[in-house]
Amino acid sequence: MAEQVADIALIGLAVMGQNLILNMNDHGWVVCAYNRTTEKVDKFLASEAKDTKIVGAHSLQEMVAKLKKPRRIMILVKAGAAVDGFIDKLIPLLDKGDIIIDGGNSEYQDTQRRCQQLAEKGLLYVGSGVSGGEEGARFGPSLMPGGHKEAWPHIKDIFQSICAKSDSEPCCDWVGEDGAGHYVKMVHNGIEYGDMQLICEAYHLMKTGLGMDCDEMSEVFTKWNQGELDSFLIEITANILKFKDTDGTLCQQDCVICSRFYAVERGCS
Ligand code: 2AM
Repeated sequence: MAEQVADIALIGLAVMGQNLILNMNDHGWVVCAYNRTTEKVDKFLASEAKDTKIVGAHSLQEMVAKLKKPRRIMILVKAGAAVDGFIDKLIPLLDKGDIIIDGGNSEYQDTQRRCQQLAEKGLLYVGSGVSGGEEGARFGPSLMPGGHKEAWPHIKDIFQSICAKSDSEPCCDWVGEDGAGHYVKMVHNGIEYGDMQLICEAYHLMKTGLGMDCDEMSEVFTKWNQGELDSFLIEITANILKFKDTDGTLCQQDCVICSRFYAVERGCS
């Protein structure tokens, strides 16, 4: 029988999953990494996870055997059928009181249904919103866990160690029962997209209505960021508008502000 070395397992080695694992490792947790396509486990262990305490598994059985009890398993895969697929495969491998956490972008009604399904099996289920993108996952996401509250004491230390901090307060607390975590994430996204729409409209008015260039618009957003609009989105909009292409020219794409967000992160194309 494999040694129970891992504090938590994480299923799904896309960028978000890999970065959350590396973040957990930085905070002293031993994570067991698993992915449907197991070549990605080997690739991850040989590259980003090299010389860390991260361990890997090539089957769910091997993964479960490596976990301390109660087992904590976080799933970060494509929302929908893939989540149900893993839950169905995990159920027969787990013991009562073990915890499954879905950190993907599931619809909250799916999380409600899964809470009920797992309660009937004596397993604990948590649906957690994760916000902050790839960078957040790596260095401090905002986490919004909800579901079976009995799970919270078992995951609190991990979640609150890896999350972002605001004035040293963790950006993570228990948000409620059932699908509350994913519901809060949905509301959070609604506010964020509403905010982005307002920024896009301000950009559009300045550009086409007032004929301002990117540097002038950047100055306006910089000023706005010093007043009551002070926020992450206003700040990055100012930076995006200041951004110069690697060949020294301004990004001239007639794009909405969102693709300019990508331009800063990925280099303007
Ligand atoms: P993969 O690497 O084997 O494709 C993001 O796509 C993550 O979700 C990846 O880890 C991917 O695994 C996983 N994923 C997507 N669809 C899946 C499915 N139907 N079953 C299992 N994992 C899936």
